[in-house]
Amino acid sequence: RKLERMLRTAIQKNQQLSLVYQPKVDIEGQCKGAEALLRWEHPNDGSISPEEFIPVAESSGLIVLLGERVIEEVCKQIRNWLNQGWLGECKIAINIASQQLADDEFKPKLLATLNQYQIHPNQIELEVTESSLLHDIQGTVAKLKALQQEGFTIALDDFGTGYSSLSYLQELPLDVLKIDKSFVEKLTNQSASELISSIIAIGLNMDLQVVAEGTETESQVTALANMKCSLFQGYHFGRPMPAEEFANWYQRTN
Ligand code: G
Ligand code: G
Ligand code: NA
Ligand code: MN
Repeated sequence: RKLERMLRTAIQKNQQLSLVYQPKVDIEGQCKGAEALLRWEHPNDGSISPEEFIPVAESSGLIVLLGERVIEEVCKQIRNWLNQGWLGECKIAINIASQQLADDEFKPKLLATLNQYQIHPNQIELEVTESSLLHDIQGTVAKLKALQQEGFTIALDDFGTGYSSLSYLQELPLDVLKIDKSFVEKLTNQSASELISSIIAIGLNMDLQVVAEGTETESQVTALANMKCSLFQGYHFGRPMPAEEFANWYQRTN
């Protein structure tokens, strides 16, 4: 597979791949965190979307190495920003694929990298998707609990698009529920609005922070805020930005 070969090269040479940071803000527009998202700029093929290469990374197993690079880069960046004297309460969220979580070396390696950069787990949020919980629910629950006990914040990403039944949602050690942007997109639709409102209520009843992804307009924010959603991520507040641009955005808005 051509894409797999290209990705392997990019990872090995440690080039072409970079991270952008998208703010998560409260209703006042205050930054409460940011999600780190991979970008791939190929010299010949131009930018390749993560929606295209993450599945390839997963099916080829490259995701484990790629994931380690992402964690290392985020830690390096956090250390940098802490040294500059800001970031503070702002957590950086990292997407964790199921294969990473399933790896017994995941937690020790993660802690070793944090230790290397002198970063506390409370600075980091781990985003897992519902599909990553599908295979071995009990095992995943145990692993997430151990990570939460270390001080990491655990977020369930793309909520509503997977297969989660409400019965096991309750068993998961979660701190944050991220409502998938496909729901937010449909907010103008009456029945979709009622569904989103119910999803937010479920999250709040479970004492979770609820984040709405893909908020692009003021009217979406208003509607979501009326449903008691407290955190927002989307183009209306800020696009995913390279590290330096995110730092500038933060200084301007906070
Ligand atoms: O930023 P964008 O919308 O293009 O991202 C598309 C998808 O790629 C999202 O589902 C996102 O979770 C995933 N993704 C982006 N960066 C990473 C990463 O570092 N690790 C993993 N596992 N997924 C990522
Ligand atoms: O990991 P996850 O699938 O949640 O990644 C979120 C994806 O949504 C990223 O690819 C990011 O670039 C994208 N995104 C972030 N904000 C918006 C938005 O306001 N509108 C749309 N359409 N996509 C967004
Ligand atoms: Na995510
Ligand atoms: Mn999502």
